[in-house]
Amino acid sequence: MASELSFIMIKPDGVQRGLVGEIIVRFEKKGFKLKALKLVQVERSFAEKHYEDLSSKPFFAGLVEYIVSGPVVAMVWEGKGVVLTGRKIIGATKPAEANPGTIRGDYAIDVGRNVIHGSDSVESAHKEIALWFPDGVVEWHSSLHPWINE
Ligand code: RTP
Repeated sequence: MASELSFIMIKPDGVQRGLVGEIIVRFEKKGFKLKALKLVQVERSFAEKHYEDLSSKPFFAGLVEYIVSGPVVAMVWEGKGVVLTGRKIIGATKPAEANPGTIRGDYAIDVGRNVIHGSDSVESAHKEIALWFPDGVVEWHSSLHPWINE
């Protein structure tokens, strides 16, 4: 059965503030499976491509500046409903509107420093994964019986 994938990116502020582990814990503890992960500092043209749908927005230049300001952690997560549930774990775009218990609700103040990105649909997840992981992701399945630890 093909399972759903989402592209999740910890933005430069999340990396610089040491929130990488905390964010990964939240996705792992929910039950999602990590499929790919890399620490990368992207070029301006790449950031513009990732956010091309927002190119007409007044905040676009500042957004691109923010994304290229330091390394980001690019990840692919897998699991049932991971796109929608991932957005719930992340919280509303504007941190002031994000509920406590969400990543943005707990760790962000400004919309322009909102720590993390998550795909907003299955279709954009596919597009973003193809952009960030052009060589594809490793297919792996646990060979361990789920009730046996060793
Ligand atoms: P993301 O793509 O980063 O997950 O965010 P989103 O879907 O929740 O929000 P979207 O509207 O796609 O905006 C993308 C990112 O642009 C920045 N932004 N700044 N200054 C502003 O008014 C403003 N609005 C959006 C945020 O970093 C937002 O996450």
